[in-house]
Amino acid sequence: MDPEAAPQRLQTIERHILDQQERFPEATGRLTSLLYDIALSAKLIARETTRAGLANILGATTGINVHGEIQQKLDVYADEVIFRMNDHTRRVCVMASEEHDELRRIPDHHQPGYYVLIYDPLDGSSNIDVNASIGTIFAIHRKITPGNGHGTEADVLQPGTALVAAGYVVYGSSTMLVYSTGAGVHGFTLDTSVGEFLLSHPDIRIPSPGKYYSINHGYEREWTPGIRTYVRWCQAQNEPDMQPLAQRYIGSLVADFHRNLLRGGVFLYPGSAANPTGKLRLTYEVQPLAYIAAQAGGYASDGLTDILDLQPKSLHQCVPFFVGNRDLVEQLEQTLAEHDRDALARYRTVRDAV
Ligand code: P6P
Repeated sequence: MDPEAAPQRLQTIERHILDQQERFPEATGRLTSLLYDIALSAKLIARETTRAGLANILGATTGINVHGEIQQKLDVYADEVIFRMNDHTRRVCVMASEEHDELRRIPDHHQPGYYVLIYDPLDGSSNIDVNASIGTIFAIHRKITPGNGHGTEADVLQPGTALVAAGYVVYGSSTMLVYSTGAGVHGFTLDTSVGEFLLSHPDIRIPSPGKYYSINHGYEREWTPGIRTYVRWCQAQNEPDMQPLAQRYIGSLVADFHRNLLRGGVFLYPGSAANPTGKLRLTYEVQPLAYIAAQAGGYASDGLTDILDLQPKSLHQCVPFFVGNRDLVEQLEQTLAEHDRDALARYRTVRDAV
């Protein structure tokens, strides 16, 4: 390797975040430091995920989370790491986690800060024991309520258009952190030999045409006519001149999203007659990934509306989630409008109920 070239190629996430900060004259460094803290949390979580099978950290706890899901030991560990890394830094005024019903208050002996951190500490954790990829998802808002005190629910329940930054970590064959502060999407791969996230995927743009469609076919009998019609279109069942999309579904949101971001495609988690709002949570799963998708030239919808325009009503609110190449998601919206008029009306009523 040309020794002159080497230094330019090894850009750490710290360096990159600092460069990003310099693009925003009003940046004070607080967001930069908050992103550092998230990257450090990811390193600690990555260490445990790679040795989970050895460190007796596999398997379930006796705990049940707010969604009635059995908490995995690694869920609890990841949740605590993120909270403890950010509860004393004076950068965060309130946190919210998938693992907790209520907001996570900054301890009274620490000074609250300016940002709101919302996170899913370890999404897809049911895949831990089978060694499938899992992930952390995070979203960062500014505090919008007056004063320098603790953040409130109003600070957490903001639309995606207000996001300051968002990203995810995928713990797979390698550990990658992907983030955006509104100036494109950038991916970093953890070099465990030096313990640094190094820039590996600068300026990610979702490739077109998309290659994959991702949906759980196990629920096919619950699909609406519109979803059924769209999936058949993805398979080019009645389009002899169209290249079918390949079906890929890991059942781990971050892993499925990450593959489609890098290769192009569409991910679908629809609602059903029994559960019109689906299963994925708006504030800490759907909104941050929709932000990343948009920053990479893609688009995310709940079937009716741009996800980023949705005003969250509650912390654990679920919405149907369709995300990927803009043309593929807009095709889905048109198909649903044509075939699922009543189902969409029912969903809109539930979604928009105060
Ligand atoms: P299903 C994991 O439990 C998760 O929340 C997401 O990571 C994933 O996309 C989804 O559920 C998979 O759900 O119903 O297809 O098993």
